[in-house]
Amino acid sequence: MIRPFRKYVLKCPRCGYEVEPSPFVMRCPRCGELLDAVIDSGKVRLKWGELKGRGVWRYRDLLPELSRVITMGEGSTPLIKLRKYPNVYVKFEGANPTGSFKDRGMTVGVSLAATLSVKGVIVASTGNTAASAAAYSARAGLECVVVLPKGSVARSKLAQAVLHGARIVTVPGTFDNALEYVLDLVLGNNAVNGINYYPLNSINPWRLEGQKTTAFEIVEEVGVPDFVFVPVGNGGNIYAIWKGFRELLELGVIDKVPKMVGVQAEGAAPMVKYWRGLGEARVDNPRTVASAIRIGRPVNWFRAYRAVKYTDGLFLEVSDEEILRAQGMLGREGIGTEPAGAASLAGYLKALSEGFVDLDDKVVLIATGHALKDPDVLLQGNPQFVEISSLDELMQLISK
Ligand code: AN7
Repeated sequence: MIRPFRKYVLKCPRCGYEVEPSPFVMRCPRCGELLDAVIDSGKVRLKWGELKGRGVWRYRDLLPELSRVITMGEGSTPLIKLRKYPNVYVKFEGANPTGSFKDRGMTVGVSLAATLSVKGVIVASTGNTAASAAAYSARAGLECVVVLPKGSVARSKLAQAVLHGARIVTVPGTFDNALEYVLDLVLGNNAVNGINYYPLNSINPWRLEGQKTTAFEIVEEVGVPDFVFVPVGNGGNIYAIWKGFRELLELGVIDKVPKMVGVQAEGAAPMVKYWRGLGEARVDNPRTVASAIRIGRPVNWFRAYRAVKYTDGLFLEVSDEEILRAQGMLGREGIGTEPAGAASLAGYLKALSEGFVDLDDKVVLIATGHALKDPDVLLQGNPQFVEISSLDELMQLISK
């Protein structure tokens, strides 16, 4: 068997300590920071012009080498140019098998879990991670335990977890409490060995390897944009996408990296608070209509911070009203994304009005999840229906 992490070293971004890669080590044994999975570009054979296949595994040269791959064609999502803003592209991650970008990570994470002798996987989730972990575990024949904040997961995400046969556990409070349970249980003594359920939250660097492929697809399709806007909850995805761009830079495929912009909802904006020097990346009672990013203590805060800091980007916050307006605007362009996914457009519009970006800049907005994830939000505005009871009335309606 090929050693899955042959090309990698796990390196602490804070103290520089290096660790032999292992599925079970995620934090620096010396300082506790989350470790980076760093690829040794000398060991990469990748020929950028000659990639084969589609989706996440098209980039297998830059991924862990796993003996069993659990895949459902994730990745290769559409990049859609907006009518209203011709230099703006929407990366529609709702087109993934379970309807969110999480599938990119789960194909790698669950494939890894399938090579370990574990019974299953465990995740805390605001919903999408649960739906994705449940589906990929089912595909792999593994069990799946999802730990959810009681009463605040969007309906379709919960329904997906049910459909795919996950064991669903709810805890009082927010996602942050749910994640605390999982982290304490599984990582409490920094020894996941001996635990039967493999943790696939975004602390797991191997899952994030799958998510970095978003950057590869963008580069293949439109080159390097000036800005990439990413909705931020736990901060794993913005870090992963940045990591993808950086690897291509290191391999000489591209010659610059886009500015990364992290967008949060006003009531759940710990990264914005930290970015502005207003204290640690923590808010105690996160609130927003975008339940996917209702997160007050982002576990990847330092990773997300670096992505933005090292690219001269920005963290900004948008109101729930701005999020819903952006969701509606995308809807009228034919693009159906859940509220969290629309935060990137809301952030773009704010950055535009504040002069941080310009209409000429080439921009990619990550629309992280599908509109159908949260139908309740879509119907909240009491949409008006025209009631008719005869063909005549219908004729009248369309002949106006
Ligand atoms: C649609 O499912 O955290 O900043 O548990 O579902 O990487 O956390 C979801 C996150 C953005 C934020 N958009 O990504 C979960 C979960 C959507 C999401 C995010 C999420 P991160």
